[in-house]
Amino acid sequence: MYITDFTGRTAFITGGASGIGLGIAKVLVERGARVVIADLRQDHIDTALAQFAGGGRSNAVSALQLDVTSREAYAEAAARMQAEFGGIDILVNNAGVGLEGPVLQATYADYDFGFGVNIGGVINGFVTFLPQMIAHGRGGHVVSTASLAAEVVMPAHLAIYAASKAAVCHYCEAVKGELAAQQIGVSILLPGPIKSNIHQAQLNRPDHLRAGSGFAESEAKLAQREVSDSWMEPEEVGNMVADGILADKTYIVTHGIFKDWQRARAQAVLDATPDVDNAAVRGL
Ligand code: NAI
Ligand code: GGE
Repeated sequence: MYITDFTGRTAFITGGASGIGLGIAKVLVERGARVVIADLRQDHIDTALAQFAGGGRSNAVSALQLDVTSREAYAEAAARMQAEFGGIDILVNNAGVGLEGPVLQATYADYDFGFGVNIGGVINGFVTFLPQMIAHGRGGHVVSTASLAAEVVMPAHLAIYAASKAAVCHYCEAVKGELAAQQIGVSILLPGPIKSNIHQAQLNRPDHLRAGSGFAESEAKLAQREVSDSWMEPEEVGNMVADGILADKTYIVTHGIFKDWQRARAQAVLDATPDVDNAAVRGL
């Protein structure tokens, strides 16, 4: 509970120009925060900023083009935030790619793309921004977008995606205590299906990881998949995230539709665990 009010706070949202990130940006702006949208795609940035234009708080929003996998660019962005706002208060590690394809055809280009953005980008966010968030002494919060895919056993064509999201989840769980001691809250966003451009993984691939990919065909097909009316609106997720920050919730879960699969996975691990209390090694 380090953030008790969004007024006067600065939030930096990666992947903030589309889908879930944009939904979070809109809600945080509505609730009084200053928001910096950081996104790979200039086309997304242009349409996102146009949606704020003319609104009462459009001055509270700005944007910068950033690839979260570039540590140099990330460090530059952080230096700008330090100079302009005296450092950020809220980091939302949301940029991610929904890559999928036949796992046995995956090449290192596919692993590097999926892990590079989905977990590498999150780690770059923590490493780049934590020093300024600790140094300014105002307390703060980090939200990272994983997925309910991290909580269930996923089909093989989403193996890279699921593994990268599980890494986000476990990293955040592990560091939460250390960061609490620095007045920095940690939340993991675990969404179910949300209306967004998640199926455009192909467009977000850098050229050097497009060459040699084994996923070209499946990602071209994926790009045709339509968003369903039944999927949640990004602004609804944004409201859950804002409430989750104020309550320092560890898990922000948008849907209950996979609960049986979540329970089955947790139960399978428990079932494989011996009941004996190995007293002799308990101290290890
Ligand atoms: P989206 O594609 O609409 O938004 C993601 C944004 O991230 C895009 O604007 C894209 O340009 C940007 N981005 C991609 N790679 C980037 C990079 N290297 N550096 C900076 N920005 C980059 O998709 P969505 O769904 O809003 O995705 C947001 C997060 O939510 C992702 O981490 C995704 O895995 C996760 N998620 C989405 C779900 C859904 O149903 N839409 C469900 C569960 C998780
Ligand atoms: C909505 O589209 C997608 C997608 O193409 C890939 C991954 C996801 C959404 C999400 O991260 C979630 C779906 O909410 O992933 C899943 C979680 C649990 C079961 C199945 C999932 O995706 C198929």
